[in-house]
Amino acid sequence: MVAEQTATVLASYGRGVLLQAGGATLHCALSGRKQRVVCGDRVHWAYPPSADGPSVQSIEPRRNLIERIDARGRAEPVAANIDRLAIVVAPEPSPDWFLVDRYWAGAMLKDLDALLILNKQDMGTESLKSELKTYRDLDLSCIEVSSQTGAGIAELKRMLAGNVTMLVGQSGVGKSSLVNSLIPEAAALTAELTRDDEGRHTTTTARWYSMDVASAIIDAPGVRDFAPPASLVRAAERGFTEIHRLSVDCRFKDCRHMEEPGCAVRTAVVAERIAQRRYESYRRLFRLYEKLAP
Ligand SMILES: Nc1nc2c(ncn2[C@@H]2O[C@H](COP(=O)(O)OP(=O)(O)OP(=O)(O)O)[C@@H](O)[C@H]2O)c(=O)[nH]1
Ligand SMILES: [Mg+2]
Ligand SMILES: [Zn+2]
Repeated sequence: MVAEQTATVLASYGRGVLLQAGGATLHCALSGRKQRVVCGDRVHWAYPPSADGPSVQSIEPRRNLIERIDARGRAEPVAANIDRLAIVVAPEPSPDWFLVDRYWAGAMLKDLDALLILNKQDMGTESLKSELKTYRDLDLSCIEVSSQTGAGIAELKRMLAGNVTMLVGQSGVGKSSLVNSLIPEAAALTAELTRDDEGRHTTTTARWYSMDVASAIIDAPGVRDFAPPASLVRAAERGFTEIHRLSVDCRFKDCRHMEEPGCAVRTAVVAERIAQRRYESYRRLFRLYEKLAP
């Protein structure tokens, strides 16, 4: 008899995983080369009689799987069983709003909550106000915080309670710093998963941190680009709430809002009822999907 137990995957290293089993953490091997386990997975593990140590026996069905497209256009799994994507921006490095749009679109397409966190509020946020207003007007929740001064951290913690939230965004915006502010015990653990690259600490693997029994935060590596998987091409517009809302008024039912006549979306852009930059964001994502489609 092999005693099997369930656990949550805190991090996946390719060859093995770090599990949280009850109150303890343990390293566990994968049981086959094909087994693909990601941060947030619920797995069954055991000590098989023939093996050297514990190994993952099976993965429970996932509620969802967050993937990103790698340089070759393939979907790469990052984390599973998430409730919310928290997109982090900061005055420094200056925000890539197109990346923010793609993350938000990715969240909507997976039916996840989304939240925009403006970190490093201590550096001054004047330059970001107009873009923030664009998102607030579209009903995306936004919060301004500083992991350095602690401003807004208690409120952020309340917003994240009861859910599993994944922090995403550019490298250097302060995702790991936010985890450390929200969960002081995480500080020591963060160090082991970061690489000291020319004096900088940068996250290399998605890592799950429990806030309490019902809440967790996943710190993910910073990215330069992200796109929801290309299998969702047809649904690109669904990721843009204001475009999706207007599409019912387009002349053609299958309007792509690119060059079609009678397009209600393009009319709204000209009339400035849809932000030009958001529309450009949609077009870029659409073209990317066209390029990736076989
Ligand atoms: N001024 C200021 N600096 C901050 C704040 N939060 C983080 N930083 C700094 O920003 C830099 C990057 O922080 P990290 O937490 O490593 O950023 P990250 O998003 O995890 O970066 P990656 O792991 O590379 O994706 C560090 O030098 C932090 O000290 C803040 O609220 N204010
Ligand atoms: Mg980090
Ligand atoms: Zn249209």
